Amino acid sequence: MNNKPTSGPFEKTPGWLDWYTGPTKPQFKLPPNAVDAHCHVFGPGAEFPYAPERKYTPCDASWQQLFALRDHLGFSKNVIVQATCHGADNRALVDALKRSNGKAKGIATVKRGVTDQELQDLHAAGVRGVRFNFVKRLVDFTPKDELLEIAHRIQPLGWHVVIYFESVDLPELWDFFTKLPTTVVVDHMGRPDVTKPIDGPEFQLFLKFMREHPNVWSKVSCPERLSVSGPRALDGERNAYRDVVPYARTVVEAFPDRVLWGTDWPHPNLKDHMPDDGLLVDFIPHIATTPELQKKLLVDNPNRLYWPEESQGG
Ligand code: 0GY
Repeated sequence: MNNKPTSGPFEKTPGWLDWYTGPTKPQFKLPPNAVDAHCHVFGPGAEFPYAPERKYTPCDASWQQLFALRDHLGFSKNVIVQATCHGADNRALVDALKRSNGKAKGIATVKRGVTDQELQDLHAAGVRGVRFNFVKRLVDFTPKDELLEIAHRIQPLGWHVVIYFESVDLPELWDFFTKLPTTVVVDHMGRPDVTKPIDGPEFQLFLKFMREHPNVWSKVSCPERLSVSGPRALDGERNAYRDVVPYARTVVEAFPDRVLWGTDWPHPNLKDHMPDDGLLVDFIPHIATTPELQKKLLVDNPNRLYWPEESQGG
């Protein structure tokens, strides 16, 4: 479907796995108006250079390739999340949003010095939130007072904050997260360690975090990142990443109105395999097991958060 990925003038991080160019058609038919609520664009590096402070250099993943995947899988829209390899330079993201004909919204990265005009311009392009990243292999430390200041700056725009962290770090981050004045969207369920018991303290703390804070949402995404059992199903069925199912299903069933799903294409920093995005879509009915839950996860929730102007309050 797509040409082989390159990296423009940049040299990819050694061992980098390129996104998969031949995804299968999912067997699961997505409902109309479904949103891929977590994906990225990378470069192209020749046009939108990767940031000097980046921790990895990916292969390019352009807006054309992303939108081709959207159509191939059967999604209607995308939420494009600024990736750390572009730092706080949101040009590639903004370019993709502008080329989407209103079918993509964005999550940006901004620094303390961002001006009101820059925020307005991002808003006009379709940005609806900022991402705070606490995964140490991806970013350098930013002081919490700076992040809190940014959260208060973006609140009047109706934006929200996306947070990315590892489950072991939740206790230490709890006080900061609960001070955030906006809707807060957690990436990938706070990255549970699926080799630990689901009723153990780490995952239970995450559920408590959501239960006690109605402004907290979660993406039930990235089984390919969290799984230890991997993509291969023992019985030959298209039910890969089965060790992640109980975690994601628990979150979907406990908080059906505050969950989102995304492919995470082009899947940065995977080490052992690159997922077939068609197979990832076939993961969805294992975690959202009824048409009602599927519609909330894929249609109602993301449209309410990112396209409220189109939403009927659903
Ligand atoms: C993800 C996960 C990762 C990377 C980034 O912005 C990024 O660089 O989000 C990761 O390496 O775990 O959600 O794409």
